Amino acid sequence: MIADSLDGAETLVPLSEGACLLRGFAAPQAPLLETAIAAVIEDAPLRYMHTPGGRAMSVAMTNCGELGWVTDPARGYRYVTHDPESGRPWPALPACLGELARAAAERAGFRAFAADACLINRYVPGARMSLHQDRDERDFTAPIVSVSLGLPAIFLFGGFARSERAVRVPLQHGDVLVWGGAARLRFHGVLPIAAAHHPAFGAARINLTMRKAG
Ligand code: MD3
Ligand code: FE
Repeated sequence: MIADSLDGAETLVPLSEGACLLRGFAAPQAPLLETAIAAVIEDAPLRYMHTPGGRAMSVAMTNCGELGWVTDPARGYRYVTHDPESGRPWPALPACLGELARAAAERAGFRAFAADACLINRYVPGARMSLHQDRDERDFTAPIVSVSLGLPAIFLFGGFARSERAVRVPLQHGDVLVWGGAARLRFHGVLPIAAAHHPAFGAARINLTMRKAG
């Protein structure tokens, strides 16, 4: 605990059993991440997917890694090895992303985390994500590591039922969240992003969620 408070560049904030916020953990690597993400988006462009109910999501998404998360009205939420838009495999997970996820998971107490999927979410002002659980992965014993870049957001940290009141957690550029163990199936979401400008990312928030999906 003393070591955490003396860390300086990065602070570990416990949120609940199995969940913590690593403030600023990714900030030093942000330029490297930005370059890697730009290359992925070039190969597999961001797109607005549709929920099983047919609504277009307000967050634009793409993926890298062996598996990518998709949704459409015909087949619903699932992980697939190929980008349905191009028919090609998703771009490989850039090494800087895999290494960051592994280091963040280790910092949070999860050893040897090897992500095989990275969902890239792009929020423009007004975009939001309503309360949901992430339950399309095969193995809930692996944590999820999420990296926030660009515009700030207010993250909703809920309970184990949608009806439970959610706590609001402000997220800044460079913050990393790690969710595992008892927290893995908690409801969570993101309030609508406020209009603003970020020096590197412009009017956008990028969130990376690295998962072990297969
Ligand atoms: C808690 N993304 O992509 S990241 C998602 O900021 C997603 O774009 C949000 O929820 C975003 O599914 C939140 C933080 C996060 C990610 C996964 C979790 C929190 C989680 C899985 C289980 C519990
Ligand atoms: Fe989620």
